[in-house]
Amino acid sequence: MGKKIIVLSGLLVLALAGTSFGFGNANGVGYFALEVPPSVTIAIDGRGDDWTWFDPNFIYGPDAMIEIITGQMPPKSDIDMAVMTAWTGTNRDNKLYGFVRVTDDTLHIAQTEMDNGWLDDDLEIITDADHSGGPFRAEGVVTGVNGQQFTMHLSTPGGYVSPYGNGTWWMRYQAPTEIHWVDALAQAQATTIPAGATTGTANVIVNYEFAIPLFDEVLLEGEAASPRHNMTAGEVIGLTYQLNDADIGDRSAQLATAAENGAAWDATFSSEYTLLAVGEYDIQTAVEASSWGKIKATF
Ligand SMILES: [Ca+2]
Ligand SMILES: [Ca+2]
Ligand SMILES: [Ca+2]
Repeated sequence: MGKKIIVLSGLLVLALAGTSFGFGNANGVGYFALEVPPSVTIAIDGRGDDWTWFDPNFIYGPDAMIEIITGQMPPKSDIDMAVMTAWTGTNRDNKLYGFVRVTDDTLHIAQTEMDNGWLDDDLEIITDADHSGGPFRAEGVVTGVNGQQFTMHLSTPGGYVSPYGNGTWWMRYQAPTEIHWVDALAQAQATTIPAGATTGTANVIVNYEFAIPLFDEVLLEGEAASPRHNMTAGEVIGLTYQLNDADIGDRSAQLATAAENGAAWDATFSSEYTLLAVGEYDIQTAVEASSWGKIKATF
């Protein structure tokens, strides 16, 4: 009898693994990134005033995500977020842009090691530009070649300070030293409202803003040896956001666009973003943008 149960449970595991293979979107359908309009230049300063054009239909938050540690999405009074993703093609600077606005009841940024940032309030931006799926590693490399887990974390003087992206940007986890050349190409800035918020500050807004070039593979040999990814209208890239919330002590929740845990080391678990061109979404007028800004300011 025991043997039969073991066989059956083995089949069940195989069946479950079968359903999870082939990319997973927490919202069930995938996500969209919007081409930056020709009239817009985004400054990576942690301010959202250059994102007012962004069509709110493509802003994602907890309702389009899952919680992957406990399986229980925290209430928005605990943690809330609004994710905007944009891109530019080879006619411009050929980069992925993001602005993530987080509202949090308690800020916690106590870690000093970049690889431990995930224990704090912290944002993961996980890329698989050519959407190949598969483990991030290559032969002899722990992580970062086939897929990359980039992270943003508030920089604290004398505490957490990365050498990259105004102290906020870092490829994780245990990435080889030779691969961090790609971090040096990132523009990143994180700001808080109120300014100067630190561990224990209540009811904070954290704005994370970044611009990065994407590579189909990030090779130890450096930028020249690594194939740059050309952002193209209509294509689907692997891109996953994971937000860590720590309030009192270490991380208590992780909100993800991926459908299950694993996207931080294997791109097969990645969520998918389709790149929409100008004309495929509604550019917000100044009036719409201003009313949208007022609505967003209330959450
Ligand atoms: Ca900005
Ligand atoms: Ca919280
Ligand atoms: Ca927090």
